Amino acid sequence: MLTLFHSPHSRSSAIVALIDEMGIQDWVEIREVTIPRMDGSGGRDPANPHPEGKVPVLVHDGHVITERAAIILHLTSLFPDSGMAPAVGTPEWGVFAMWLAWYQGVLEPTFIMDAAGVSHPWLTAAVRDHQTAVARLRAALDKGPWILGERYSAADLLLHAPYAWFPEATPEDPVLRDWIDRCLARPARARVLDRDRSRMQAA
Ligand SMILES: N[C@@H](CCC(=O)N[C@@H](CS)C(=O)NCC(=O)O)C(=O)O
Repeated sequence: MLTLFHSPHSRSSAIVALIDEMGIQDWVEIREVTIPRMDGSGGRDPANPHPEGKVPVLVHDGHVITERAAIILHLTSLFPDSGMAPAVGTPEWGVFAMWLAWYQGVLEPTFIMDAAGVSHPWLTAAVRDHQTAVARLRAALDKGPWILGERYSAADLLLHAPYAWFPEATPEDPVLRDWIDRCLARPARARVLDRDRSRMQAA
C-alpha cells in the first residue's frame, strides 16, 4: 500500500505531478492534509504522519518516507518502467540520484538563502551560494535538452521547481529559461495545477 500525503499548491504537488508522469495513479492513494501557510491560514494536520507536520510524505506499508528526493528515488525504483529515471544500478542512475541529492542539499538551500538575503562564510564554505549552484545547473544543460540529456526525467521535475514557484527568480540565461519553459509546459504539471486549484476552491 502506497499513500501520499499531499497539500494542494505546495512542495508535495511535485510528487503528484511525478505520479501523473509515471502513470501510477492506480497504485498510490493521494490523501489531502492541511499545513500551516505563510499567510496564516491552514494548520498542522493530526492526520499527517510527517514528524515535522510537512508534506510530502509517502507511506509504504507503514514506513514513513519524507523528502522529495527520497520519495522520487523510491517511487521510480518501485516502478522502473515508468520512464522517469534511468535503470537502478547503472552509472546513469548514480548521476540521477546525485542531482536529486544536490537539489535538496545545495540548490534549494542556496535559493532560499539568496531570497532571504542571508550570507555567511560558513554557509558559502559548506553549501556555496546560489550563483555557483546556478552555474552548475547551467553546465549540466550544455548538452541538453534535459538534465540527463535526451530524456525528461524526475530530475528535471524536481530541479526546476523553485523557478516554477518564483518565476521572477529565473536566471537571465536563455538555456536555463528554455529548460524551465520546457518543464513548465509538461501536461502533467497543468493537470496538477488544475487539480490543486479546484481542491483549494472547494476547501
Ligand atoms: N525538505 C522537504 C521540505 C518539505 C516542506 O518544507 N514542505 C512544506 C510545503 S511547501 C511544508 O510542509 N510546510 C509546512 C510547515 O512548515 O509546517 C522536501 O523537500 O520534501
